[in-house]
Amino acid sequence: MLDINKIRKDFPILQRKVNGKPLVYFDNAATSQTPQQVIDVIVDYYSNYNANIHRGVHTLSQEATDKYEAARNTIQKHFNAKHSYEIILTAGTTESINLVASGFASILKKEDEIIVSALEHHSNIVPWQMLCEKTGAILKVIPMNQEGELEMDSYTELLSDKTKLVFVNHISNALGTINPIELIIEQAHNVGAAVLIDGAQACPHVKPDVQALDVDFYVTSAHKICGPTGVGMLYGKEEWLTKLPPYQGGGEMIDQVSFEKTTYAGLPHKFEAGTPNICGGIAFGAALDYMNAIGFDKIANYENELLAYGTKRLLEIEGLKIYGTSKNKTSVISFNLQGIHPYDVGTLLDKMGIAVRTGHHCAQPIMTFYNIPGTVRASFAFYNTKEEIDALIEGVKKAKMMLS
Ligand code: C6P
Repeated sequence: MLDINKIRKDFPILQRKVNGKPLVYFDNAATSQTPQQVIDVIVDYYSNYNANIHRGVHTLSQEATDKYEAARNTIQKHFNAKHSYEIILTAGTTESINLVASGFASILKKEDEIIVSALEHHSNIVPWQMLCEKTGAILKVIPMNQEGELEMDSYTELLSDKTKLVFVNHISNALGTINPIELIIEQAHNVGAAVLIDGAQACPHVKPDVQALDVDFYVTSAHKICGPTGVGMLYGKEEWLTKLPPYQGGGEMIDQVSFEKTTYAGLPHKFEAGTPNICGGIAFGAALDYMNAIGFDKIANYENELLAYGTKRLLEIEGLKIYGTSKNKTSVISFNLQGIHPYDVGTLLDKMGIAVRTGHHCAQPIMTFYNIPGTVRASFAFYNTKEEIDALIEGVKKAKMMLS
């Protein structure tokens, strides 16, 4: 059992009021809140050892370098990567995907096929479309069904020896569906294709084991996992990271530079040009330590309870429809009230101190599939409570009354 009252005390922001009401923060899929333990690490960095890394002989630089590399080791252990140099620290999921997509420009040939799913965030669609424009490769799409699940038979049919890469999310940000990534990876490997998993929405809820998954690339953002914004990671198998060319040129990523020829640094530095988000990287490690101290099994069990309770209570409201009804889903509930625009519901909920996301959630193809402009999305974290869900239910009922 989680001690929710104790956990909530770790998050100073949960004490604040919004529009005169206690904050109910249900926009965790957009970004999670930050515990004091992680805030302290950020303050400590800027107060005591702010310096550039890998460059200086002075004490501050060495301290910052040690902590940054220790954070990389924490991330490696968390995801069970074989080597710490398989963890590339990036600005987040979006940059990680762009890094891989840009690298594949030198690998793909005209008429090669790459496969995406209908459930993706724009971050896992647009970089690949740009790659297809550059290379002449063809983008194929795994369709979805009304429940918001992938049509796995169609996936099997799409795979062939032309398939070079498959990229899907672990969990859908708009609907909460947990995709069968083990099967997706296995079937892709059977035809010799590599797989990238977008774990932005999975990492707050589960602890992925990249070796057990045998995945080629796994990407995520720290800010979904109680860490700061502007930092994230790309896990890549050593063989792939060695094969891909550097993403950006600059300081840190070189071995020798002359005007005739430049040689590149080894992993992970080959992909980390310029001064990185040093404090962010260190805080990313601290955020994983914080979550692991609570325990991902406990987190998942509790969030499943919140999901079941929230789903049941929301469905008591007449005219409310939930999008994304897979049995295999996480604590994200996307819904609409019949005849009412999601934006209006979100605006009224904010007046009551309740933060939800409204709109297409950067997943327009899903909204097109359901023929809706968007949804209201309530996404729960381990520091939320059933009492807060009750406040949401009252808020939605009030909004319905005012807008009908
Ligand atoms: N989804 C949401 O409200 P960045 O912005 O790089 O940290 O993450 C992008 C991203 C990629 N994939 C998935 C599955 C995501 O959910 C997100 C971010 C947020 O749903 C903000 S748009």
